[in-house]
Amino acid sequence: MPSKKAKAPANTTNKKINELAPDTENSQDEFMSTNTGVRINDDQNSLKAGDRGPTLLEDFIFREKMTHFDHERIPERIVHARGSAAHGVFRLYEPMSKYTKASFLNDTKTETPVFVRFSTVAGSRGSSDLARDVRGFAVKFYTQEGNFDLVGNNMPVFFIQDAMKFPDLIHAVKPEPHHEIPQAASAHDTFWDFISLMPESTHMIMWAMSDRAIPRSLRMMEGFGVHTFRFINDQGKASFVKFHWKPLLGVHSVAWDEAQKISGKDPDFHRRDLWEAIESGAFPEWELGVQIVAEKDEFAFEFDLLDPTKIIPEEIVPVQRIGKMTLNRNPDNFFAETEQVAFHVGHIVPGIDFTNDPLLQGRLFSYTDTQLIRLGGPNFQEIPINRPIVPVHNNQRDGYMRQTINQGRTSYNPNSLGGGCPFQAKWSEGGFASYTEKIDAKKVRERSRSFFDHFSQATLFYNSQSEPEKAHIAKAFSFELGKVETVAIRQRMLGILTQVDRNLAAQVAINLGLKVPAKPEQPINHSIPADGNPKRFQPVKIESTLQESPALSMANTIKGKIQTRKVAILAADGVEQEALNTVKNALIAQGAIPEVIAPRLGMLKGATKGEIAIDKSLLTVASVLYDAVYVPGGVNSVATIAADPDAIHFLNEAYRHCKPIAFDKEAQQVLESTLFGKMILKDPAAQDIRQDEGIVIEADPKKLSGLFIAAIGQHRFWDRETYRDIPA
Ligand code: HDE
Repeated sequence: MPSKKAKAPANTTNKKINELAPDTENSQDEFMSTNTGVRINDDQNSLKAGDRGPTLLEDFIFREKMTHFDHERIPERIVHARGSAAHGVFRLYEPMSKYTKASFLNDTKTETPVFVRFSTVAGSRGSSDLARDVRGFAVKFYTQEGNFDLVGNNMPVFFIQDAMKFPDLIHAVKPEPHHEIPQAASAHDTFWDFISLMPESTHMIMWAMSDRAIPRSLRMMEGFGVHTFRFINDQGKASFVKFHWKPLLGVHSVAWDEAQKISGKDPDFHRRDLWEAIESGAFPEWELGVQIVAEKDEFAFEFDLLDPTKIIPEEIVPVQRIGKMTLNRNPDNFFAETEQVAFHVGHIVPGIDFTNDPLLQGRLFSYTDTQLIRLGGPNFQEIPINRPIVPVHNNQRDGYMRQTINQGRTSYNPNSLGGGCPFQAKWSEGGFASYTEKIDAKKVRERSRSFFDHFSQATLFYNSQSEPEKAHIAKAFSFELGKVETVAIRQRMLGILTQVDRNLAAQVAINLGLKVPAKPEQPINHSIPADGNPKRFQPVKIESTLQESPALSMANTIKGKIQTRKVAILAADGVEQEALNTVKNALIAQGAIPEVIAPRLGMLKGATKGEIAIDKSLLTVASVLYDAVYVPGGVNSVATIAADPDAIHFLNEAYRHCKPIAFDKEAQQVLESTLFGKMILKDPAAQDIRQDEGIVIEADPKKLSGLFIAAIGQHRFWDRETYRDIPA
């Protein structure tokens, strides 16, 4: 029986109704009530005319409950519908006053609260986390000067240069309209039809076909603001700025075969990973990076700073790391926070401003517009997750679901009846003032000629990849185009790929059973110039002076950290528990998460004495959900594992996906039962290459732990793919 809390004060004289309202957020220890606060005495039965009679319309309790339920869903986001979010803080390293007056980028003492939502783009709200897709990386900073939203992606460029094309891009990638297939996938005709006709998407499509599109974890992705923004200092001096997020765990991905299997085994893989990491106290961290370009250098590059299909290579303008974001709290309620959060690229604070990037300019319209339909009206900023931490005063009034009870008779400015309140703030008082950019131009529906090189940075990206990454890109194109049914579209894409790299095009062509076109596809320009002269719009290919940008390859990311890596320990009754515990404890000491996996749940008998708790059974997990596998010794355990087809499949699959695998010397029988074991043991050179392949075989558990931990720190042994092709 709950304690009867009398929350409303007994003496209500002179209290305003909103001051009397008790806290309704915490439903523990309280009686159940209707939404008008009436206590409910039976929530099991509707009101009927007799216990076998019809339900009565007068049952206001039933009607209220059912009506609320019937209206529980709101429209999902048209893009980025599938998302997961967390709360955290941002702390600045060094004041950035030279460049910006934004207070949260000047004050190193204040922790700025943040709310971050990660997402996929194409799929519906219930789609799998592991789709090949761009990931949204949207950060809301609740600063002392209002909210600043950095609404970015995990790739630094975008498919299109002008917002006018966004609805077309999204229509092309979403499930095809006649049969709503395929869900959360770009591997279909309409997407590639559009892409093959839009050469400006070539750079972005290289990123989308790379392993960046299948991250190991949301905690192991970079983030990018994409557009060039402006910083403004308190003197009003402007610089250009690009924003980056650098994950402290490094940038890591899974294999494509693995991604597809995870989508079946655990479609919530990324959401669960983020949630569990935060719950366990392994808080995800990113450093905020900025690339700053002096205003005078606007035209100093081979590309246009306003073109969102271009990066500024880090080798040309280094990324300065200016602060750290830590995600340290999971949301209390998915709908109230993750679903209702409303990001907007136009939520900026004094000291930050826009540029004329035509994609950014269009976004400035779209985000508020979309919230109006999604959240049902103009008061969405009053939803708790969207409220700034500073007070809001203005003359906006009314509308659906208004929460604020404004007082007084004036809701206009200027006024004298309200004492002139609220006042406008000068720049020196923290008032936002737009950058006074000089614009002297003709009104045109055109694109700048400086936007017409679509291929040189696509080539730069490809040239900067390691060999395994290049191979994955070729496979990704082969997969996606292999699913395209219209041969002409495949052929056209090959034409585009020849513009990037002939070798890449040749590899994909073999898989598609097509020939590489002798002449590279010429970019098509779909614009009709106002003066009728299409020559003015002919695309140009610039030879990039930079041949490679090592920062673009995930092979050069941070290695050696094994925190939060999930390690499967395959064991059965009779396992050598001392060895198991030594390795398990060594992994835990490094922050990894070992789990004992056995053919069934319950307790395992140790080889000598004692019991070991089983974490998961082979029935409910798969190797694609783990980063590494260890097989301890113990004669009976080894015999059971060697004879269990699920366990052997587990190992073969882990090998196929290039994961570190460690065997106790006593577990040789298990190794021999695997496909790769048979091949390795036959190979005279195996002794030498085993280590390069991330296979550890060792009798001493302490030594094994050291070698295994070092191997897990490498993440994956992608080169293994070139040695042996193991089916799984
Ligand atoms: Fe978005 N985008 N976008 N976008 N976008 C939305 O806003 C849009 C673009 C991004 O977790 C929508 O609230 C247009 C680039 C993220 O809630 C919508 C254009 C980048 C999220 C919208 C772009 C993004 C969105 C849908 C081309 C990376 C999820 C729901 C001009 C820099 C935010 C919503 C969240 C969401 C429009 C292009 C990132 C419809 C018109 C480029 C991370 O307003």
